[in-house]
Amino acid sequence: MPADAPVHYAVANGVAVLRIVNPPVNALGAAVRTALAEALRRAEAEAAVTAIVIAAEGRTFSGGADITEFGKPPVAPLLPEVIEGMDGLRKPVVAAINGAALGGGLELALGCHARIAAPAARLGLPEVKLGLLPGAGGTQRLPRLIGAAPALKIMAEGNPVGAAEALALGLVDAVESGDLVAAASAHAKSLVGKAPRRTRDLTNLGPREAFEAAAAAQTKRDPDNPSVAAIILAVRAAFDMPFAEGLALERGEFVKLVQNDRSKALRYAFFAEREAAHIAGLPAGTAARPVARAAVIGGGTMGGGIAMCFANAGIPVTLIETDAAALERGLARVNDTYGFSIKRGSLTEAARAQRMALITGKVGLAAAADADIVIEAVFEEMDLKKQVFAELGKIAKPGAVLATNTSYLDVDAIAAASGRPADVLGMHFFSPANVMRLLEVVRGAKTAPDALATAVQVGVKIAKVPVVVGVCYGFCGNRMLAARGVEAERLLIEGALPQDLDQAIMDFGFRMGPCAMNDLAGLDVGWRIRRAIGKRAPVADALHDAGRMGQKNGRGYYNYGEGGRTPQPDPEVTALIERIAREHGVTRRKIAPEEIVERLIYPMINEGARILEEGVAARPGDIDVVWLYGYGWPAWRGGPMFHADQVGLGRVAARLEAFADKSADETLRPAKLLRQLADQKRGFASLAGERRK
Ligand code: 3H9
Repeated sequence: MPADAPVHYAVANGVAVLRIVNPPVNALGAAVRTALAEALRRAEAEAAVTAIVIAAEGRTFSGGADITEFGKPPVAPLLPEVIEGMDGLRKPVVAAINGAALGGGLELALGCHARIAAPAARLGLPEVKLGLLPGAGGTQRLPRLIGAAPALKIMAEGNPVGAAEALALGLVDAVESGDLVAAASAHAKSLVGKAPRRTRDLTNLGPREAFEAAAAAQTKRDPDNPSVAAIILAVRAAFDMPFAEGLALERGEFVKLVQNDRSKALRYAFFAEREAAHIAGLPAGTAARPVARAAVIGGGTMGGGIAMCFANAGIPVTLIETDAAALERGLARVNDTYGFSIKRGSLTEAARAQRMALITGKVGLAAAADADIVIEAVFEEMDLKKQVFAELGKIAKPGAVLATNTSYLDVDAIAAASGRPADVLGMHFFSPANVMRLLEVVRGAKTAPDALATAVQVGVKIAKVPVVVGVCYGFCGNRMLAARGVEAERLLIEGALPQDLDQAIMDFGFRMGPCAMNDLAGLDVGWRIRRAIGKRAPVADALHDAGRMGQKNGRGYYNYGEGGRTPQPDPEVTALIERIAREHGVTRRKIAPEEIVERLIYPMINEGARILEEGVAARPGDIDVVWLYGYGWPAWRGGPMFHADQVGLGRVAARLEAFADKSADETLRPAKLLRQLADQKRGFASLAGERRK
């Protein structure tokens, strides 16, 4: 076998060790499958070999099937065939699971006759997150190994389990903290001469009632998910059919799902997220600056949430306030937020203590002097921010990255105030900062490439999904949101009610509609932003002026009752909207949900096209990631730019023309890029390749 073969073959003490070498994640693409099948044949044939170990190079055992192959014609040998062939060998085969074994990677291990895991191993079948079901025997083997109910949970929720839990479940035979391959080899030798323990022949399904109860719970949890339905069907087959028939059923479901638009969108989103972490246009060899300590300026909800992100990632952070009382309040809020997690059972007291110990509260900006990255989260006011950055420019250590968490303000103006603009950029977190995954990293005109690389790397370290954007009003996400907001106002005046807008958008797949979202953010927030730039929104302004601030005072677009979170339509709001319509001389009409969806979403897509045109975002996928992780865009619809391609840019452009004609709002005319692509019958996806260069 050539040295660069994706499976290395070596024999020691009668054990053939087959090592998968296919960085970065040992995906089981065609070349690996061919090499693996060949190595297994060789091991079975060689008389000197009595047992076989499947191992892998690097941190990952295997990230599963090569997702880039889906949607293309299948190339033999298929993964299920390789696994079936391996399972049928007379010599014992043991998996040495060094790290993540996911999807087809775990299915490969399940086809082995025993599994030994390193403590760092994580085992899972996350296919559901790609709109699929395990398609290489997982739905048939896992239930027979650990019981149908626990197997269903692993497959329907798609979350991996750690080594200790895998051992407790019976998913692995042992956890080995020493030399993993040596332990797996010894285990394999101990099985020589015994009948192989094939997972397919096990009968650990457990009680059928337990499985049916788990199936009902999963259906309730995720009612419209075809992957969950297919997983349930396949696991039920493990009770009702012989193994081979179950495998055939699983294959049929896999082939159906892989062609589904939903799975295409989820696979697209998977790669768009990873692509976003590669900064476009960064000079080759740019290295991130080292970051050992962070500082956050401002102990409000945002600042506290950001400090928590660092503490959660094990990075020491100084939380800075202007006076002792504000600092105490800020630290108490952080402590209480951890307290909610403890109550929910997702955090232990000990972990809270550990994280709180990483957060040092200090009064005065001078405390930022020893930080490698400083994130400013003070009130959204240009003068105040400039003042903070002027001081930071003097006291921060040389090479420290200075970030502003502004949502709208001009990062270049803030950078100029610091006197060292090469160190300055935006790090726009979303609220609640400790929960929301999106991080817009705003590249200023003078931001140094290594400062940018540092912010992105820090973002990944603190479990965010960083997307690099350029300076403009509202950056990528809020700028597109504003386009939706303008059209929402128009729809309300023309005839829709808040509940009509929200229902249409939720039926599209969002968890929350635009009106309920404004109520959650607080109507005073939008009001203040509009006032600062001299914009009006007749309905939102009137609600604000009537003292309706949203959830925070129980009244906004909806009523919430005392401390409630469930929106209740309010006749007073209907009357207010009708009055505004009369004042505008509008005769209200019934507006169909399809029109609502198009009118709320196409202007956003149009704004997205302008954002691409201007280079504020480098790739359509980056815009989609912003919406997936910051604004609750349904993952199975890929993102606004992906959705636009699905609809067809010709239709989107034609509808926008019609909206512009009707409303006399020229900003609704299709953006140049959108027009151009539509005329050329191309989609946004066709830009991705060009921009990646
Ligand atoms: C499956 O197995 C179906 C079977 O049941 C049936 C088959 C018949 N394929 O995430 P990272 C790339 S479905 C191709 O940043 P990490 C990724 O795009 C599969 N490429 O690393 C990135 O590329 P780039 C079920 C893949 O260390 C690079 O690898 N499996 C795949 O943070 C590094 O990725 C899953 O759903 C793949 N399978 O995390 C697991 N995986 O550098 C998906 C990754 O060019 N993978 N890439 O941007 C993961 O969850 C994580 O990648 C993993 C490593 C935890 C493995």
